[in-house]
Amino acid sequence: MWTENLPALTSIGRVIATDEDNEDTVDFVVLTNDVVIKNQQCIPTTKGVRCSGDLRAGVAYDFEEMSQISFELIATDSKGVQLRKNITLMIVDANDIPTALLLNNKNSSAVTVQENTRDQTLGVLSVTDRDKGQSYIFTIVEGYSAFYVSGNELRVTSAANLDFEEQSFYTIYVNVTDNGVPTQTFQQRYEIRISDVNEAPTGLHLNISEVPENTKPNHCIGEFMVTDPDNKFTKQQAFTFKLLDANVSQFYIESNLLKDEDVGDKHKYQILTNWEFFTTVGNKLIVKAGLDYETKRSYNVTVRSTDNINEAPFGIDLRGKLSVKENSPEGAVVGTLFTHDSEDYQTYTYTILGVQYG
Ligand SMILES: [Ca+2]
Ligand SMILES: [Ca+2]
Ligand SMILES: [Ca+2]
Ligand SMILES: [Ca+2]
Repeated sequence: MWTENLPALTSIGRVIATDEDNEDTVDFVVLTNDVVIKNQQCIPTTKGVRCSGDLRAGVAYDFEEMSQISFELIATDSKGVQLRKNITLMIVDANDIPTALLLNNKNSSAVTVQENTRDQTLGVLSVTDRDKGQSYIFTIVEGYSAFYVSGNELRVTSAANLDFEEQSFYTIYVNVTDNGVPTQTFQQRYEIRISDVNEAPTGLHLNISEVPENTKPNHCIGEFMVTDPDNKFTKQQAFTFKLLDANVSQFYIESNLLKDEDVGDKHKYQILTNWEFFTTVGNKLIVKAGLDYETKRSYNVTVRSTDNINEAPFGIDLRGKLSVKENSPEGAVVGTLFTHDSEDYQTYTYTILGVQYG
């Protein structure tokens, strides 16, 4: 009986032959490479000679390959007389160390996973082992909290924060231990590579919130600043900007700069009314109450225009027919107010200061 896996030239035992002829010699030969005979020697005895040699393993035996080996031992004396003997050596099974740890049936140490992955299986672990029918336990022996083994699956935890910009690869070591006697363990190193994903920008702000009046055309109002996970450490992405609000045609964007096409006025709309017959709606002069021709045939209406910047307008026109039928309903338009101003693109609020009956 001989145990598998012991290295070549390990001593198995001794072969011995005796010959009654004094001073004879015996030479041992085996016609196989499975065993070898070393250190042959003959010593005289009281009756002839006693010859022996070390029988050694020719190779490391593999029980799973061959559970026994047979060979013929030939002992030949100096006169060519031979003694032949068939010998069978039983090989005993031993627990072999697993030879490989596979991920998804591949013998590869590199795994790639997208950043931001959570709660996902990276691959199924399996083992190659000379022994058949064994079961295995997998453990991560050195690693990161982002990865764990569940049964035979290598997984990303649900709390993982795989961030390509932060850390683009991890090295972990996975052990597999069989259930043989004694148990045997194999270790595999894995490099987990994190692949980049284009992540949405997470913030956009303008580095200024107010614009002074009377800015020149093409004045640069401010610069847009974007926060994007892909640019966490190095600026690898650029951005384009678009104004979505159609009511801000006086602004435009160039590169990441917000610019003012016209003067930079704030446009504020406010309606003030203070008289019983007329009011203003925007830049319209509106009838407020019933007008009676017999009672009163014309009205002088004084209007004050106020813009929202420092330079005062210098004139107001009321444009239109400038007459209105009596008994006009509330809301009838008398005319449109027009303000003369040194600045274009202004809006005005109008206030009725008084009515003089004609
Ligand atoms: Ca074995
Ligand atoms: Ca084994
Ligand atoms: Ca990214
Ligand atoms: Ca991005």
